Amino acid sequence: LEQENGLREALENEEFELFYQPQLLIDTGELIGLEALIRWRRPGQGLVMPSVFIPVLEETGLIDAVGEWVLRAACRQHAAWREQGLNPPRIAVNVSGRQFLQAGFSGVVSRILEEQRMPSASLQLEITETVLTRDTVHCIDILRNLRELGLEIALDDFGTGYSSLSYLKRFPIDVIKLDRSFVSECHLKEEDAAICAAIISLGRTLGLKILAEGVEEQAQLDFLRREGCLAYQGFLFSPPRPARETTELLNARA
Ligand code: G
Ligand code: G
Ligand code: MN
Ligand code: NA
Repeated sequence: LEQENGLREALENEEFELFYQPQLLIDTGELIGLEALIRWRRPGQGLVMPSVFIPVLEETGLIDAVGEWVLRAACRQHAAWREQGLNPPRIAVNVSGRQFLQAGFSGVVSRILEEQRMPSASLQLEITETVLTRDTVHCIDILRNLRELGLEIALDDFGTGYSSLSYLKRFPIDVIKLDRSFVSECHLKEEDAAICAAIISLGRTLGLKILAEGVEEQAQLDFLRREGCLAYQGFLFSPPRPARETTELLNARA
C-alpha cells in the first residue's frame, strides 16, 4: 500500500519521465524510431527503473492512468520536436497487457492522438506476444481498431512467449521485435543464430518489419544485416536517453 501511495503521488507530482532509445535502419543508419521508456525520478532516491514499479502499477490498476500519461507525454514530446522543426521519427510506446485489454483502450488512444494533433502514422504501440495469447478473438478486434486509427503495432519481446507461430498470420501487426535474449549471442552461438535467422525469414515472408533489440556489438549487427533484418536498437548506437539529449541527437541529424 505504501508503494501504491508512492506511485499515486508520483503521477500527481509529475515524477515520471520518458527516456528515448533510437531505432535505426540496418542498411543506411537512418533514424526511423524512438522507443519511449518510462523512468521514475524519485526525490532523494534517484532514477527508479520500470522493472521495479511496472508490476506494482499492474497489480494496483494504476497502470491505466500511468499508461495514459505515457501516451500523452510521448505525443506531446513529438509535437514539441515537430514545432522545433526537428522532423522527429515515429515514437514507439510500450503498452501493458492490462492497459491493452481495458475497455475503451482504442478510444483513449484516439482521444490522445487528436488532443495532441499527433500524426497517427508517427505512433507505434508495442504489445508483448504473451498478452495476445489470452483472448485471441478479442485481441484481434482491439488490434484492428487501433490500426484503423492509422498507427503501427509492434510485437515486443518476440520469441519469449508461448504463442504459436501461426499467430503471426492471424494478428494484424506491422513489426516483430526480435528479443534481445536471442540477439545477445547470435554472433557466437549456432542455436541463437538459427533462431534469429528463422524469425527474420518468417517475418519477411509474412511481410512484417523485423527490428532486433539489444544490439551491443558490431558483430551482431553484421550478422543481422546478412540475414536481412530491417532495423535495430541497442547500446551499440545508444542506450535510452532523456528527452533533452534526444533533442541533441535530432538536432545533429537535422
Ligand atoms: O528500460 P528498461 O529497463 O528500460 O525497460 C524495462 C521494461 O519496462 C521494458 O521491457 C518495457 O517493456 C517496460 N516499460 C518501459 N516503459 C514502459 C511503459 O511506458 N509502459 C509499460 N507498460 N512498460 C514499460
Ligand atoms: O520494452 P523492452 O523489453 O524491449 O525494453 C527495452 C529494454 O532493453 C530496456 O530496459 C532497455 O534499457 C534495454 N536495452 C536496450 N538496449 C539494450 C542493449 O543493447 N543491451 C541491454 N542489455 N539492454 C538494452
Ligand atoms: Mn519495448
Ligand atoms: Na523487448
